Amino acid sequence: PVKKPLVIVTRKLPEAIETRMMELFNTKLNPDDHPLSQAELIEAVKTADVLVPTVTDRIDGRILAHANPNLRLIANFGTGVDHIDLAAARQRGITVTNTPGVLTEDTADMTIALILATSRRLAEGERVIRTSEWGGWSPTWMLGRRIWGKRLGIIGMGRIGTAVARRARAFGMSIHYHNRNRVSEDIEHELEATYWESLDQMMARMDILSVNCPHTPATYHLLSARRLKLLQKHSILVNTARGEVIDENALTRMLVGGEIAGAGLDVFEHEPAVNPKLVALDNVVLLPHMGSATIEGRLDMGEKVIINIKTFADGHRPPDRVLEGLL
Ligand code: 8YV
Repeated sequence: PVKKPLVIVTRKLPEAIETRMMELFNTKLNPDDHPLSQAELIEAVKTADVLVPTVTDRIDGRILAHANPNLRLIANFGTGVDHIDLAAARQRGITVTNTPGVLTEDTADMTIALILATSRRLAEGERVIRTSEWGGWSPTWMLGRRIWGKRLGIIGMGRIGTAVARRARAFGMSIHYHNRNRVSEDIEHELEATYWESLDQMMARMDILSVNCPHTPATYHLLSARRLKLLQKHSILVNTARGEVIDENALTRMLVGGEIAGAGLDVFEHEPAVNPKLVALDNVVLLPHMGSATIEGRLDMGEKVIINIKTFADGHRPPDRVLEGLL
């Protein structure tokens, strides 16, 4: 264990967090918040004892090949770790931690916001006013779909999926889910949730689908072109997880062809690029990866990162281990 490790933070974090990090560790910040280039990332792993990356840093095997032997901890600022090559980290005995729990409620809120925005055409309505095209009220104009009484299918019933289900119940939706494992009987009972072992069967029967699983090799394009075809014409799909879980080109084709009613997307396959064909559609709501973007959430995430580094530097196992390396 290194008492005052050299901690390199790849992006600008809330000031209070940066100040605490400067007090506790030998910290190198990124004050102008530019996304690190490949060369800068390589330089960082060459010198750091601890690296604090975010979702915008692709830490693959090529980058880690340059890591100095002192790099013992990657303390990710965020929950998803799909931008980090865990196999390569494991080979080098590097511990990887994340920030689970503190962004659950915010991301669940955003999921519900997207379900409502897409079903009730919020963004479209707003655009009508902003472009001064509103000709006045009419009984048959701007009709969305009610969410009350509808079937919500949640793909990935972890912390966030469960938090989405709790909210959705209050909106009068019935809860269905697909997950690697069934959740506990208590939770199923509380949510009156129906478990679908077959994702195909669930997809064919839902009104609204929400993606809440992590992106792993097993979930890459889980919503493939074939599976998306199972969705009903009136259904809507929302994604606050990772773009890679959905075959975005196939989804775009279906939206263009009117094969599903709409989509609400906070994440994309090739961020920050967004398919221009999606942008051209009125029945999609597009957000720039804002699911956990709250002032409070970012502070909580920062606190988690600090605790993980501090515990590790003190020679103990950090609480939020995704990958356990050598101490
Ligand atoms: C963050 C996220 O904005 O935690 C995650 O997995 O997607 C977001 O909450 C971002 O990833 C931080 O690195």
